[in-house]
Amino acid sequence: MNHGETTDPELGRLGLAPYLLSTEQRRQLDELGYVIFEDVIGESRVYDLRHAFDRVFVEEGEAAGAEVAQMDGVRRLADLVNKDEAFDSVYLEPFLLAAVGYVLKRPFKLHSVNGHDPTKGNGLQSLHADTNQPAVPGGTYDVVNSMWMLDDFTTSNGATRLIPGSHLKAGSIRDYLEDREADQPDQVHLTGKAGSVAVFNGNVWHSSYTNLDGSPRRTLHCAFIVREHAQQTNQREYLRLETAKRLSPLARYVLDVD
Ligand SMILES: O=C(O)CCC(=O)C(=O)O
Repeated sequence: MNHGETTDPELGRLGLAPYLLSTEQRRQLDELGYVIFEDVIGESRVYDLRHAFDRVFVEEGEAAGAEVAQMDGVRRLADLVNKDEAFDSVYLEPFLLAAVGYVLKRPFKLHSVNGHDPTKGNGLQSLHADTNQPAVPGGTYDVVNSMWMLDDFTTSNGATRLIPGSHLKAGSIRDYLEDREADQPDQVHLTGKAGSVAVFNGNVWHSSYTNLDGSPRRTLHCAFIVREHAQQTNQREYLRLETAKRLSPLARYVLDVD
């Protein structure tokens, strides 16, 4: 079976459905550092994910997001693998794992699943990469992130901004930008309908943006890292008994909990 993009036969052996990226999707990942899978998550699944997002946020109150990072004015969530069954299929999505495998070119595991929803007037972050590994032109990458749009992402509600092609620049963003909060002439916003998923190279410079109109902009960040590096959320440490009971062998492998 050709898992083409994943370069990890274990995923196919454990039952991951094959998914081949189109030539255009590969080109975008190579040259721009990101691709948007438009309208790929059905309405009822989006509804369930939104519902789970809001439930976790309300139940956790001030502690929401604390396992990874909290941010003023942003409804942040973390460790979603253990917070609701609705999130189980997110990190096992075949098109996502295919895109991740295509970029990383070696075995990988889940880094973390977090939530992020900037409220009105909030959300602006400094442009950053999601890895500490400086980019080496022609070299390999270690992280891929994805942005699950649970609401429409628009330029007025703080859709993620990103600098296309920045994963190809040698070194670190700090070598290039003095003011990382400032708008950049070449930045684009990852806009899309609810149910779309953007996948981007962890070396691409990006950030959350100001939510000007205050409409909900809930997203899940589902990130992956090469197997030899440490996860953002150590899944073995955080794994709850009720999560463990429902995990398939494929899920256990992707989480790296054995
Ligand atoms: O949700 C977003 O728009 C991006 C957030 C982000 O990059 C982060 O929290 O590090």
